[in-house]
Amino acid sequence: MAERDAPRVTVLGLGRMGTAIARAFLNDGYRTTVWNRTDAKAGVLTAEGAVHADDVTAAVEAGPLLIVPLLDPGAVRQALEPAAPCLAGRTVVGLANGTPQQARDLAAWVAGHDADYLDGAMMALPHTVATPEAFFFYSGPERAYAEHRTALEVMAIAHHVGADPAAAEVHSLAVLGTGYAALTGFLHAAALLETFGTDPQTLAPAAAAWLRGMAAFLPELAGQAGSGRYGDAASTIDLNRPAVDALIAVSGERGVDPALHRPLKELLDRRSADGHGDDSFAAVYELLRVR
Ligand code: FVH
Repeated sequence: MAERDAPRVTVLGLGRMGTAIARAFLNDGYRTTVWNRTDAKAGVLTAEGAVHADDVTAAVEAGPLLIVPLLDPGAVRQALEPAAPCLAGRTVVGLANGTPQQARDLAAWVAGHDADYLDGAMMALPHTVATPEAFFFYSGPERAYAEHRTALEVMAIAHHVGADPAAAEVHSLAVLGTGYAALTGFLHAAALLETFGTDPQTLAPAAAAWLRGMAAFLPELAGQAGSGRYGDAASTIDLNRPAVDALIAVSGERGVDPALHRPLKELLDRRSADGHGDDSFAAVYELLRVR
């Protein structure tokens, strides 16, 4: 493709994620304009073909799509402020981790300058950008997402999760929460096994195999939680109660803090006491959801 016909993108922010993202666009043939608060970070990318903008206004004016992987939403706003009069008609894709409310505030500020705002949450690490491992959640106007989807897919698999700008951050927190619970469970298990003289390294393959099975079970769990039907289950509330009780008891005996598993014990006990012991494990959802 002749350079003048290449699609244009601007990447504002060349930290770890921004550098990987700008490189992904360059590798995909985009005319990529880059800007960073600290100029020196642009050097490596200009050597690879990026256009370095001297200031943020020039960077914004360089194209219709502004990808902004900065530290936090405050930094995004601070960086864009000097170029605010030039935002009209463009799409800003904010890729800083933040709260749902920060995403809404930023969206309102961008909309106030006649531009579209897509909030993005990056489920990726710098080295997984532009690989099949990476996926980003987006929220904001469907029209802006559809218009720029091809470019967004250069960075990672893209999922639009709603018009409310907060939705991407909420989805990101939900996925992170799922992972945190599993990883903390693993660390507790490793501490317990260590008291039996087992190196945590030896636990990892078995735990990984178990988690793969659990991951495959998630759609079924989701189906039960979504429908509220918890009958005919192979893994019931009452089947799992003794296992969680044993986990807590043995942890206590070995001096390993069992606090992590106590909330689950409480949920299982409540379900059982309410007459739901034969329901599927997923019935715990009924105690967690907002009615
Ligand atoms: N790195 C990771 O593994 C994770 C992966 C998942 C997503 N997170 C989030 O991604 C955002 C960016 O993270 P990052 O790792 O790229 O961050 P840094 O390498 O520290 O780069 C930060 C960039 O932000 C610039 N910056 C900071 N404050 C300001 C400001 N007030 N005005 C303008 N720019 C600002 C900073 O510029 P400089 O220090 O080089 O001048 C960098 O370009 C983040 O939300 C993660 O939570 C990363």
